[in-house]
Amino acid sequence: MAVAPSRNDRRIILHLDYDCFYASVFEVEQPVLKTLPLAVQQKQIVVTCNYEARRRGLRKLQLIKEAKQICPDVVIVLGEDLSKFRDASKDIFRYIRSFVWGERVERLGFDELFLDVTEMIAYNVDLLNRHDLEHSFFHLDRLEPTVGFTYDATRVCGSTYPAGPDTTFGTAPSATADEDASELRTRLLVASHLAAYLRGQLEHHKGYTATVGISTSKLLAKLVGSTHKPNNQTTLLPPYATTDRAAPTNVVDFLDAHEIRKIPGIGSKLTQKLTKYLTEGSALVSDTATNPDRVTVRDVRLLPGMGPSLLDRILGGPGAPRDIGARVWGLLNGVDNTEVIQTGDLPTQISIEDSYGRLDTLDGVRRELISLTGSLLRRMRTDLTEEDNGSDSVTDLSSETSRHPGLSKVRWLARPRTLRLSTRPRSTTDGAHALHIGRISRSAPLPGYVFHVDENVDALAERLVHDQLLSMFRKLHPERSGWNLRLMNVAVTNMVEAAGDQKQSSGRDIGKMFQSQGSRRRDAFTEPETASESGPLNLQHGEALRPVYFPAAPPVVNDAWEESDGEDTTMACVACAVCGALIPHFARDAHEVFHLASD
Ligand code: DCP
Ligand code: MG
Repeated sequence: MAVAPSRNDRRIILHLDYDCFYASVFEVEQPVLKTLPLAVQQKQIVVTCNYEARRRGLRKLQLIKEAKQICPDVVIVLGEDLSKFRDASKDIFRYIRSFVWGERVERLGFDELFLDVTEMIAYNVDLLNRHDLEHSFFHLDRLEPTVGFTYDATRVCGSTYPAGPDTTFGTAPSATADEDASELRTRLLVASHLAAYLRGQLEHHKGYTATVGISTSKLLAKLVGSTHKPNNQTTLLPPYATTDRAAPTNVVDFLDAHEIRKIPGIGSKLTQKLTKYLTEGSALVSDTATNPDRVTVRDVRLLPGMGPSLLDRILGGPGAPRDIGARVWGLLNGVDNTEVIQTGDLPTQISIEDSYGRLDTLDGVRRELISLTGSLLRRMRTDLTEEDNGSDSVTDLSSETSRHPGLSKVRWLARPRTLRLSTRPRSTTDGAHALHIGRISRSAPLPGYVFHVDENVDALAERLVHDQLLSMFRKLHPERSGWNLRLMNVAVTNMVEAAGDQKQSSGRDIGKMFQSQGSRRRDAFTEPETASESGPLNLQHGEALRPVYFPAAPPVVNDAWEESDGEDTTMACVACAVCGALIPHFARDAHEVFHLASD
């Protein structure tokens, strides 16, 4: 079954993944740590470790206890406060973005970026002097012809897939029979030098090394990048498409060896369904040594009758997207048209949460709410305000601005309109059946006084808790006692940018910044303040920091219950642990009976 070529295969996309990100943040602060085995601890787990530690046998997501046994002199640093990672991540993102024309950079989690560099590459390919490729100059700025770097355009920089020396350059593109492949090869080659330059600049100016993938889509760039880690880069070489259906392309060759669960967009549910079909169904491939734990793209792709409609039958069903078959078939063939969505500077929401061993008294809740709210208000001031020295503008002390005592004016760049409180109660038992309760939440309008920056944060936090959050809490948990919380999260959402104000301030063009955050803007910095959960659940938290961008991916359950932005939501819901449906609180018991009956 043929696959329609990707309409976006003329794009050039880079994927950047910073090496051992959390550990590197500590190493940049204290370079002496670079030579020591270093592990970052969250609860009882090593969330990441540097390569010296990996060389000594440590690995990501290992228990601290185990890590200490394997490497007794491991240096362990605490990584539960995410603020330093968030700040480093923002800083690197802005630095890399400053190189990319049109700022086409998407931030995924804390430590991954997608760059759409199509335009820069097309411009530089046009300027290549085919008679002197060895002494090429990459222009980083169209208006400043001296800004850029020299490079040797006769060879790809860094590793390639397939591996091995590539000898097609140095001659005119027409030397290759397939003109399309030749043209794409040239663009990828030029992009490989840009990737190397960006990696070098990042290391030199910021102290971070990164691993880069170079291809024509987010899917392929991400996957090919991870073939050579760390501090490396890999270009997926053409041919990407072929007119001869029997001739394999490098894309298909490359993808075929991947386990399906490693393909972004094919989540664990789809993997399960595909594996079940392969191993149990009539399509059991008895003559191939298909390992049910390691079903590969090739295993699925070559099944008799395989194509979008068979995939629809295998993967479709209630809740599945209508075009699931076509999408997954596309992914299995390396087709991914998802765009690089420009990440904005302002968050669309800010949330602070913490997890608790035991939180079952109103007094405890009040204390914790005040502490969480204090952190939230501080984060709002850091992320949503800007100092306004007022030198170039009329002094404005209206609602958009205020003064720190004795300091310069402070202006809100955006104001959230909604306050949200979420809790996650511990599982309760009802007779013989444990009912697992997900997060429950409630929203209300955010009072205007939280924007008074001349007031003390802790006093404001206390006021907000007493005015609003405690009554929201009581609506979530009407009983005075009998509950026990695992987690509380306080968030501000429904951000409204101060877009009317176009004046320059602190050297930053706010009007331009807002323009660049058009409708395709993606929330940049919504990660919670602290790593929450304990034990193995911590992994879930880590996953949450690594949002999935592919459309075929199952929804991130974590926020599935979230209310629509805006007004006070009068109905608090819980997610049913059995079917995932959102059930209003009052209907919980009835819903559970429904499951018991259907069993
Ligand atoms: N992280 C986490 N929980 C997880 C996975 C990751 O908290 N389950 C954090 C720690 C990592 C950061 O996210 O430093 C980035 O995750 P990566 O998987 O990219 O891991 P590293 O960047 O640490 O290592 P690598 O060099 O393999 O990219
Ligand atoms: Mg990384």
